[in-house]
Amino acid sequence: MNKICMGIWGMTNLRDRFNVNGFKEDVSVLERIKICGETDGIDGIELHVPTEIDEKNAAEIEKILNDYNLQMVQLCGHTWTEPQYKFGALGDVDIKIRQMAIDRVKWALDMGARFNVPISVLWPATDGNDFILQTDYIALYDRYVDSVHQILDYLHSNKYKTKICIEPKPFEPRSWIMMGTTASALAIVQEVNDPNFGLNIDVGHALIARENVEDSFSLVCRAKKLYHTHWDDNDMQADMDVPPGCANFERMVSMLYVLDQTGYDGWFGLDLFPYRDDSVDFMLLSVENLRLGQEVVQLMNERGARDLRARGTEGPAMSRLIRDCIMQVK
Ligand SMILES: [Mn+2]
Repeated sequence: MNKICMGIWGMTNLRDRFNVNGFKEDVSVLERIKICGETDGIDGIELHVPTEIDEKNAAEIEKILNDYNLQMVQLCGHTWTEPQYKFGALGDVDIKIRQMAIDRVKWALDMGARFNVPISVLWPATDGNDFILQTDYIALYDRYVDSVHQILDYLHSNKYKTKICIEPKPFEPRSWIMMGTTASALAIVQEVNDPNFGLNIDVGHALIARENVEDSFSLVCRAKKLYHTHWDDNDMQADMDVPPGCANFERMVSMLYVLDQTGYDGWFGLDLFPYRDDSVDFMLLSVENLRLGQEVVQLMNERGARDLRARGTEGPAMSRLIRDCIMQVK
Protein backbone atom coordinates (compact mmCIF):
# COMPACT_ATOMS: atom_id res chain seq x y z
CA MET A 1 0.00 0.00 0.00
CA ASN A 2 1.28 3.48 -0.85
CA LYS A 3 2.74 5.15 2.21
CA ILE A 4 1.62 8.63 3.27
CA CYS A 5 3.89 11.52 4.24
CA MET A 6 3.22 15.10 5.35
CA GLY A 7 4.68 18.41 4.18
CA ILE A 8 5.66 20.07 7.46
CA TRP A 9 5.41 23.60 5.98
CA GLY A 10 1.65 23.62 6.63
CA MET A 11 1.88 22.63 10.30
CA THR A 12 2.59 26.01 11.85
CA ASN A 13 1.00 29.45 11.98
CA LEU A 14 0.11 30.25 8.36
CA ARG A 15 -0.10 33.78 7.04
CA ASP A 16 -2.14 35.00 4.12
CA ARG A 17 -2.15 38.42 2.46
CA PHE A 18 -5.26 39.49 4.35
CA ASN A 19 -3.91 38.41 7.73
CA VAL A 20 -0.15 38.69 7.79
CA ASN A 21 -0.14 37.60 11.46
CA GLY A 22 -1.99 34.32 10.93
CA PHE A 23 -4.65 32.87 13.24
CA LYS A 24 -2.50 30.37 15.10
CA GLU A 25 0.76 30.00 17.01
CA ASP A 26 4.12 29.15 15.50
CA VAL A 27 5.21 25.53 15.93
CA SER A 28 8.93 24.70 15.76
CA VAL A 29 10.24 22.42 13.02
CA LEU A 30 11.31 19.74 15.50
CA GLU A 31 7.90 19.81 17.17
CA ARG A 32 6.17 19.50 13.79
CA ILE A 33 8.18 16.39 12.93
CA LYS A 34 7.36 14.85 16.33
CA ILE A 35 3.67 15.53 15.72
CA CYS A 36 3.91 13.72 12.36
CA GLY A 37 5.54 10.80 14.16
CA GLU A 38 2.69 10.67 16.66
CA THR A 39 -0.04 10.82 14.00
CA ASP A 40 -1.50 7.48 12.90
CA GLY A 41 -1.00 6.72 9.23
CA ILE A 42 1.86 9.17 8.65
CA ASP A 43 5.13 7.43 7.73
CA GLY A 44 7.25 10.29 6.42
CA ILE A 45 7.81 14.02 6.05
CA GLU A 46 8.58 16.56 3.35
CA LEU A 47 10.45 19.82 3.93
CA HIS A 48 12.68 22.58 2.51
CA VAL A 49 16.33 23.57 2.64
CA PRO A 50 17.29 25.84 4.39
CA THR A 51 14.09 27.17 5.96
CA GLU A 52 13.19 23.95 7.76
CA ILE A 53 16.45 21.99 7.73
CA ASP A 54 20.09 23.06 7.50
CA GLU A 55 23.42 21.82 8.88
CA LYS A 56 22.58 23.27 12.30
CA ASN A 57 19.46 21.20 13.03
CA ALA A 58 20.06 18.19 10.75
CA ALA A 59 21.39 15.94 13.53
CA GLU A 60 18.41 16.71 15.78
CA ILE A 61 16.03 16.00 12.89
CA GLU A 62 17.83 12.75 12.17
CA LYS A 63 17.32 11.65 15.78
CA ILE A 64 13.60 12.45 15.74
CA LEU A 65 13.12 10.63 12.44
CA ASN A 66 14.81 7.56 13.94
CA ASP A 67 12.87 7.80 17.21
CA TYR A 68 9.55 7.84 15.36
CA ASN A 69 10.55 5.60 12.45
CA LEU A 70 9.75 8.36 9.96
CA GLN A 71 11.28 8.67 6.51
CA MET A 72 12.38 11.92 4.93
CA VAL A 73 10.58 11.51 1.62
CA GLN A 74 10.97 14.83 -0.15
CA LEU A 75 13.51 17.61 0.37
CA CYS A 76 13.11 20.71 -1.75
CA GLY A 77 15.42 23.68 -2.24
CA HIS A 78 13.45 26.80 -1.21
CA THR A 79 13.77 29.18 -4.17
CA TRP A 80 10.84 31.58 -3.80
CA THR A 81 10.92 33.17 -0.33
CA GLU A 82 13.84 35.62 -0.60
CA PRO A 83 14.04 39.02 -2.34
CA GLN A 84 16.43 37.81 -5.05
CA TYR A 85 13.81 35.35 -6.28
CA LYS A 86 11.01 37.87 -6.72
CA PHE A 87 11.10 37.70 -10.54
CA GLY A 88 12.35 34.13 -10.92
CA ALA A 89 14.83 31.50 -9.76
CA LEU A 90 16.07 28.62 -11.96
CA GLY A 91 14.84 30.60 -14.97
CA ASP A 92 15.79 34.11 -13.81
CA VAL A 93 17.25 36.55 -16.35
CA ASP A 94 20.17 37.36 -14.02
CA ILE A 95 22.76 34.58 -14.18
CA LYS A 96 23.86 35.28 -10.59
CA ILE A 97 20.33 34.68 -9.28
CA ARG A 98 20.00 31.60 -11.45
CA GLN A 99 23.25 30.29 -9.99
CA MET A 100 21.98 30.94 -6.44
CA ALA A 101 18.88 28.90 -7.22
CA ILE A 102 20.92 26.07 -8.75
CA ASP A 103 23.19 26.04 -5.68
CA ARG A 104 20.12 25.94 -3.45
CA VAL A 105 18.81 22.84 -5.25
CA LYS A 106 22.26 21.23 -5.06
CA TRP A 107 22.22 21.91 -1.31
CA ALA A 108 18.90 20.05 -1.07
CA LEU A 109 20.42 17.13 -3.00
CA ASP A 110 23.51 17.02 -0.75
CA MET A 111 21.42 17.18 2.42
CA GLY A 112 18.95 14.70 0.95
CA ALA A 113 21.70 12.17 0.23
CA ARG A 114 22.49 12.10 3.96
CA PHE A 115 18.89 11.00 4.61
CA ASN A 116 18.44 8.80 1.51
CA VAL A 117 15.66 11.09 0.34
CA PRO A 118 14.02 9.63 -2.78
CA ILE A 119 12.42 12.83 -4.12
CA SER A 120 13.36 16.50 -4.58
CA VAL A 121 10.71 18.79 -6.02
CA LEU A 122 11.29 21.78 -8.29
CA TRP A 123 8.42 24.22 -8.09
CA PRO A 124 8.94 27.14 -10.50
CA ALA A 125 6.95 29.44 -8.19
CA THR A 126 8.23 32.83 -9.33
CA ASP A 127 9.36 31.90 -12.84
CA GLY A 128 6.42 33.35 -14.70
CA ASN A 129 4.68 36.67 -15.40
CA ASP A 130 2.17 39.13 -13.95
CA PHE A 131 1.89 41.49 -16.93
CA ILE A 132 1.19 40.79 -20.57
CA LEU A 133 4.46 40.28 -22.48
CA GLN A 134 6.47 40.89 -19.30
CA THR A 135 8.41 37.65 -19.76
CA ASP A 136 9.98 36.13 -22.86
CA TYR A 137 8.80 32.56 -22.34
CA ILE A 138 11.02 31.12 -25.06
CA ALA A 139 14.11 32.49 -23.32
CA LEU A 140 12.67 31.52 -19.93
CA TYR A 141 12.26 27.89 -21.01
CA ASP A 142 15.81 27.89 -22.44
CA ARG A 143 17.25 29.16 -19.17
CA TYR A 144 15.14 26.84 -17.02
CA VAL A 145 16.07 23.74 -19.03
CA ASP A 146 19.75 24.74 -18.88
CA SER A 147 19.50 24.97 -15.07
CA VAL A 148 17.81 21.55 -14.92
CA HIS A 149 20.66 20.05 -16.96
CA GLN A 150 23.22 21.55 -14.57
CA ILE A 151 21.33 20.08 -11.60
CA LEU A 152 21.06 16.65 -13.22
CA ASP A 153 24.78 16.69 -14.14
CA TYR A 154 25.54 17.38 -10.48
CA LEU A 155 23.19 14.62 -9.37
CA HIS A 156 24.76 12.04 -11.67
CA SER A 157 28.36 13.08 -10.95
CA ASN A 158 27.63 12.48 -7.25
CA LYS A 159 25.78 9.23 -8.01
CA TYR A 160 22.75 10.45 -6.09
CA LYS A 161 19.64 8.30 -6.46
CA THR A 162 17.20 11.17 -5.89
CA LYS A 163 14.43 11.71 -8.43
CA ILE A 164 13.95 15.38 -9.33
CA CYS A 165 10.30 16.25 -9.96
CA ILE A 166 8.70 19.28 -11.55
CA GLU A 167 5.53 20.23 -9.69
CA PRO A 168 3.32 22.22 -12.07
CA LYS A 169 0.93 24.91 -10.84
CA PRO A 170 -0.86 27.34 -13.17
CA PHE A 171 -0.79 30.48 -10.98
CA GLU A 172 -0.06 31.91 -7.51
CA PRO A 173 2.27 33.49 -6.45
CA ARG A 174 2.62 34.83 -10.06
CA SER A 175 -0.39 35.50 -12.29
CA TRP A 176 1.03 32.75 -14.47
CA ILE A 177 3.76 30.28 -13.61
CA MET A 178 5.73 28.58 -16.40
CA MET A 179 4.90 24.90 -17.13
CA GLY A 180 1.63 25.47 -15.31
CA THR A 181 -0.15 22.32 -16.40
CA THR A 182 0.65 18.63 -16.16
CA ALA A 183 1.04 18.27 -19.92
CA SER A 184 3.35 21.28 -20.30
CA ALA A 185 5.59 20.02 -17.50
CA LEU A 186 5.61 16.59 -19.12
CA ALA A 187 6.73 18.19 -22.40
CA ILE A 188 9.81 19.60 -20.66
CA VAL A 189 10.43 16.36 -18.73
CA GLN A 190 10.38 14.42 -22.00
CA GLU A 191 12.63 16.98 -23.70
CA VAL A 192 15.21 16.60 -20.92
CA ASN A 193 14.74 12.81 -21.04
CA ASP A 194 16.67 11.78 -17.93
CA PRO A 195 15.70 8.77 -15.76
CA ASN A 196 16.06 10.93 -12.62
CA PHE A 197 13.75 13.67 -13.90
CA GLY A 198 9.97 13.36 -13.74
CA LEU A 199 6.80 14.84 -12.29
CA ASN A 200 5.07 15.40 -9.01
CA ILE A 201 1.37 15.94 -9.67
CA ASP A 202 -0.18 18.14 -7.01
CA VAL A 203 -3.89 17.34 -7.27
CA GLY A 204 -5.01 20.79 -6.15
CA HIS A 205 -2.80 22.49 -8.73
CA ALA A 206 -4.24 20.33 -11.51
CA LEU A 207 -7.76 21.13 -10.30
CA ILE A 208 -7.29 24.92 -10.35
CA ALA A 209 -5.86 24.49 -13.86
CA ARG A 210 -9.24 22.82 -14.60
CA GLU A 211 -7.51 19.70 -15.82
CA ASN A 212 -9.29 16.43 -16.26
CA VAL A 213 -7.26 14.79 -13.50
CA GLU A 214 -7.93 11.24 -14.74
CA ASP A 215 -6.39 12.25 -18.06
CA SER A 216 -3.41 13.98 -16.39
CA PHE A 217 -2.55 11.02 -14.17
CA SER A 218 -2.99 8.62 -17.10
CA LEU A 219 -0.78 10.71 -19.39
CA VAL A 220 2.10 10.92 -16.91
CA CYS A 221 1.82 7.27 -15.84
CA ARG A 222 1.77 6.19 -19.48
CA ALA A 223 5.07 8.02 -19.91
CA LYS A 224 6.34 6.34 -16.69
CA LYS A 225 7.21 9.76 -15.31
CA LEU A 226 5.03 9.98 -12.21
CA TYR A 227 7.60 9.88 -9.42
CA HIS A 228 5.63 11.56 -6.63
CA THR A 229 2.14 12.81 -5.75
CA HIS A 230 0.79 15.67 -3.64
CA TRP A 231 -2.71 15.25 -2.29
CA ASP A 232 -5.05 18.04 -1.27
CA ASP A 233 -8.35 19.37 -2.53
CA ASN A 234 -10.20 22.57 -3.46
CA ASP A 235 -13.36 23.76 -5.18
CA MET A 236 -11.45 24.52 -8.42
CA GLN A 237 -11.33 28.23 -7.62
CA ALA A 238 -8.18 28.63 -5.53
CA ASP A 239 -5.49 26.31 -4.18
CA MET A 240 -7.00 26.01 -0.70
CA ASP A 241 -5.17 22.77 0.22
CA VAL A 242 -7.93 21.19 2.28
CA PRO A 243 -7.63 17.41 2.81
CA PRO A 244 -8.03 15.17 -0.27
CA GLY A 245 -11.60 14.06 -0.86
CA CYS A 246 -13.23 16.98 0.98
CA ALA A 247 -14.39 18.79 -2.15
CA ASN A 248 -14.07 16.14 -4.87
CA PHE A 249 -14.40 12.70 -3.29
CA GLU A 250 -15.42 10.93 -6.50
CA ARG A 251 -12.65 12.66 -8.41
CA MET A 252 -10.20 11.47 -5.76
CA VAL A 253 -11.48 7.94 -6.32
CA SER A 254 -10.96 8.39 -10.07
CA MET A 255 -7.31 9.37 -9.55
CA LEU A 256 -6.71 6.51 -7.14
CA TYR A 257 -8.31 4.23 -9.73
CA VAL A 258 -5.84 5.33 -12.41
CA LEU A 259 -2.91 4.95 -10.01
CA ASP A 260 -4.05 1.43 -9.14
CA GLN A 261 -4.54 0.62 -12.81
CA THR A 262 -1.02 1.80 -13.69
CA GLY A 263 0.66 0.31 -10.61
CA TYR A 264 1.91 3.54 -9.00
CA ASP A 265 3.89 2.42 -5.95
CA GLY A 266 5.26 5.80 -4.82
CA TRP A 267 4.35 7.95 -1.86
CA PHE A 268 1.19 9.93 -1.24
CA GLY A 269 2.43 13.31 -0.01
CA LEU A 270 0.03 15.59 1.87
CA ASP A 271 0.36 19.26 0.91
CA LEU A 272 -2.13 20.83 3.30
CA PHE A 273 -2.69 24.40 4.52
CA PRO A 274 -4.88 24.40 7.65
CA TYR A 275 -5.03 28.18 8.06
CA ARG A 276 -7.85 27.96 10.62
CA ASP A 277 -8.03 24.32 11.56
CA ASP A 278 -5.98 21.79 13.48
CA SER A 279 -3.16 20.32 11.40
CA VAL A 280 -3.40 16.87 13.04
CA ASP A 281 -7.10 16.73 12.20
CA PHE A 282 -6.23 17.67 8.58
CA MET A 283 -3.73 14.81 8.43
CA LEU A 284 -6.11 12.27 9.97
CA LEU A 285 -8.95 13.25 7.64
CA SER A 286 -6.56 12.96 4.68
CA VAL A 287 -5.43 9.48 5.71
CA GLU A 288 -9.05 8.39 6.27
CA ASN A 289 -10.17 9.68 2.88
CA LEU A 290 -7.23 8.28 0.90
CA ARG A 291 -7.56 4.84 2.50
CA LEU A 292 -11.33 4.89 2.04
CA GLY A 293 -10.81 5.83 -1.60
CA GLN A 294 -8.39 2.95 -2.07
CA GLU A 295 -10.94 0.55 -0.56
CA VAL A 296 -13.52 1.88 -2.99
CA VAL A 297 -11.14 1.18 -5.88
CA GLN A 298 -10.56 -2.39 -4.68
CA LEU A 299 -14.27 -3.00 -4.44
CA MET A 300 -14.78 -1.49 -7.90
CA ASN A 301 -12.15 -3.84 -9.29
CA GLU A 302 -13.87 -6.82 -7.68
CA ARG A 303 -17.14 -5.75 -9.25
CA GLY A 304 -15.84 -5.53 -12.79
CA ALA A 305 -14.96 -1.85 -13.15
CA ARG A 306 -12.15 -2.63 -15.56
CA ASP A 307 -14.38 -4.41 -18.06
CA LEU A 308 -17.04 -1.77 -17.71
CA ARG A 309 -14.53 0.98 -18.39
CA ALA A 310 -12.87 -0.78 -21.29
CA ARG A 311 -16.15 -0.64 -23.18
CA GLY A 312 -16.15 3.15 -23.04
CA THR A 313 -19.93 3.28 -23.26
CA GLU A 314 -21.01 2.57 -19.69
CA GLY A 315 -21.28 6.02 -18.10
CA PRO A 316 -24.41 5.55 -15.99
CA ALA A 317 -23.40 2.01 -14.98
CA MET A 318 -19.97 3.23 -13.91
CA SER A 319 -21.51 6.11 -11.98
CA ARG A 320 -23.77 3.67 -10.11
CA LEU A 321 -20.83 1.38 -9.42
CA ILE A 322 -18.77 4.21 -7.92
CA ARG A 323 -21.74 5.36 -5.82
CA ASP A 324 -22.55 1.87 -4.57
CA CYS A 325 -18.92 1.11 -3.70
CA ILE A 326 -18.57 4.37 -1.77
CA MET A 327 -21.75 3.56 0.15
CA GLN A 328 -20.62 0.02 0.86
CA VAL A 329 -17.15 0.77 2.21
CA LYS A 330 -18.47 3.49 4.50
MN1 LIG B 1 2.37 20.60 -3.63
